Amino acid sequence: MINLPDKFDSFNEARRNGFIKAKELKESGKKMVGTFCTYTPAEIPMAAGAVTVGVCGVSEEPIPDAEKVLPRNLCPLIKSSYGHAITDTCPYFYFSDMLIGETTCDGKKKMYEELAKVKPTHVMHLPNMQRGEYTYKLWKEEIRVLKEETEKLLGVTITDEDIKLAIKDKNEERKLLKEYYELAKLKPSALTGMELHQVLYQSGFKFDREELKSELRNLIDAMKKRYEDGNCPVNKDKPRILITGSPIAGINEKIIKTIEDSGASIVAYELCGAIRNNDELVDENNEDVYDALAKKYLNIGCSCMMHNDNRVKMLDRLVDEYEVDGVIDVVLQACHTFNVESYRMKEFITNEKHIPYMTIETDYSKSDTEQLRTRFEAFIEMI
Ligand code: BJ8
Repeated sequence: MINLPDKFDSFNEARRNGFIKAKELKESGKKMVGTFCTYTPAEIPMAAGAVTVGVCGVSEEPIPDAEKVLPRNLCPLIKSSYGHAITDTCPYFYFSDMLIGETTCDGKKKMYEELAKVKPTHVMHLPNMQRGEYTYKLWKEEIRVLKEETEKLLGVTITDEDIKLAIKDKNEERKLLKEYYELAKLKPSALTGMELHQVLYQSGFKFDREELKSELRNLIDAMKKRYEDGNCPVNKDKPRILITGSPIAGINEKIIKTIEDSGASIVAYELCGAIRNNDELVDENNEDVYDALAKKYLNIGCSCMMHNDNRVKMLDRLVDEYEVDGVIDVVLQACHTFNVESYRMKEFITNEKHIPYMTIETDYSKSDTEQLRTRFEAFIEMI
């Protein structure tokens, strides 16, 4: 589909290969843990020797089945995730030995109550307010509880040493992903928006840790070489766009392709699965592994957090570092927290950063693609 070195395939291929791999992994005796959110400290299931896999739904197909149980006016990501679970159409969900969720938005946490009826599900109590020491202590304790629950559900023992090794391993992956997405800081960006998004997304479906890291290394080197050879596909005159908001894996074509077809270059994703969870490392020198994990994960700037200053700080820095010309805030329908927070983001971007900003609200269907195209074209023309 796009010109990437052969190891990173198109979305469909990546998923198909992932399904086969997941089955093989299970047959080899490996445990699999399904996760829904960037707040999940993946280092805990990794320390248990399990592979982690994102099980957030990205397709609209299972939504009608989900709506037999869940209300229609709910976020498509929640309905899709639940729909896949009850229709056995997501092998990652199917093969998971346990699921980890968090008390993030209301829709997700209530959906987990239904989900727990079909699969062992541990829900972490994520504090929804940034209140310094109180918030930190609660979250640190929740990470300890997660460790105990994981031990119980997977029948293993997790030591601090296991967690340290997992922290190191996960940090190595984050450093590589960061090196990759920072290629978009170049002018013009060394990557198209789809190349940027596709690799960040696909890395979550590669279960062999060493293979993943070596493929990322090769990919970064290949992209650098392509740039140096003058074969970069991005035109230097294109306006540079940053995408922020709800997760877009279920609408990547509609958003990324349509924006870039409209004449812009997407250079940064202030999103989960992208910069939001990979930018900050876990402190490897901290002997208290729970302290190190609690501090890193609490800094994630999600709109489910009250007084989400971390998102503003991140946007502030990214707009400067990536020399962004305009910000597009993508809100999934019925995602109230991101929707409400749009006002604060708009004020910040327009008044403090002095660049254009737009919000769009959409769901997993393709029916609004042309409408969005018209709005993106108008926005890009205005920059
Ligand atoms: S840290 S963004 S992964 S909660 S889009 S289900 S918020 S109604 S996915 Fe998320 Fe964790 Fe936050 Fe990231 Fe609810 Fe909004 Fe739907 Fe969402």
